[in-house]
Amino acid sequence: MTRLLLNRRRFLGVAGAAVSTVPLAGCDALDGLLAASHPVRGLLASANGLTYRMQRLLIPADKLAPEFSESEIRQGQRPNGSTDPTDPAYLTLKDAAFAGYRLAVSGLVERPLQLTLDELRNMPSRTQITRHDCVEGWSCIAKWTGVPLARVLDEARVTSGARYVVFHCFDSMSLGLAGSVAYYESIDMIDARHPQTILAYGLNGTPLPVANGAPLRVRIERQLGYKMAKYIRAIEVVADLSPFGAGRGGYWEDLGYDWYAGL
Ligand SMILES: Nc1nc2c(c(=O)[nH]1)N[C@H]1C(S)=C(S)[C@@H](COP(=O)(O)O)O[C@H]1N2
Ligand SMILES: [Mo]
Repeated sequence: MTRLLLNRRRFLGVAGAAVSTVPLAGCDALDGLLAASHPVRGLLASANGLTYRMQRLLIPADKLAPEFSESEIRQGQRPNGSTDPTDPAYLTLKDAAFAGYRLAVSGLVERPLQLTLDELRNMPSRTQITRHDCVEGWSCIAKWTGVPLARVLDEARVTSGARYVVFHCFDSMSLGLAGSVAYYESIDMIDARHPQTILAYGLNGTPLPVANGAPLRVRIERQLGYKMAKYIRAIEVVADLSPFGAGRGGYWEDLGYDWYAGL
């Protein structure tokens, strides 16, 4: 408790110095800071490296992203990025309606898993209506159904030293003359165990369409769209992100986006 208070004070000092026009004094201001609409949140979001530590320090691990009602779903989830992968392994599975699909769970776990879609669907599920925000400047409200990632991690029994979950995808992205690389993403264990982080197989009451990542994609509701890997082939629990891609934790991160895209 004492430590948390000290950390909060330290944060107040930093934020106050950086954002002199926003008056910050005492805990009321801090509570206001936690509101998604608070101007300081946007400023912090642009402060890159600081953002991750500040948000992890200040925002309770289980703080939920806003959820909406059915009537607020105005349109289908707009497909973006890869929408129809042509990678051979994916096409083979797709042609058989994903009957042969197995989600591989490996890395720092006691029990590596190979889960069928039925096995995933038979695990406890969560349905949530949330807003997807893409950095390209659009948002969509949609209803997602899936198994909490925490349940899958518990099933696999994560071992000590685990710091990140890496999502390996089927779709490869062109790098022009440099060839192509498979889409991948990663999150820390706090986001991995967040109650709204689900491996989704359902969208707006129907099986997840190919355009939106069939048969399985992740929803990480306090993050931007590019973190939410579609076409998930495998999940790897790791202590270090440097062995993957260019070592920055994701396809877009390797091209310069922030790894921590917290909202
Ligand atoms: N495998 C994979 N996952 C991906 C992408 C992609 O191209 N490939 N695009 C990302 C981006 S930028 C966004 S905005 C969302 C789009 O999800 P949607 O097609 O369901 O709207 O998926 C993210 N996950
Ligand atoms: Mo996006």
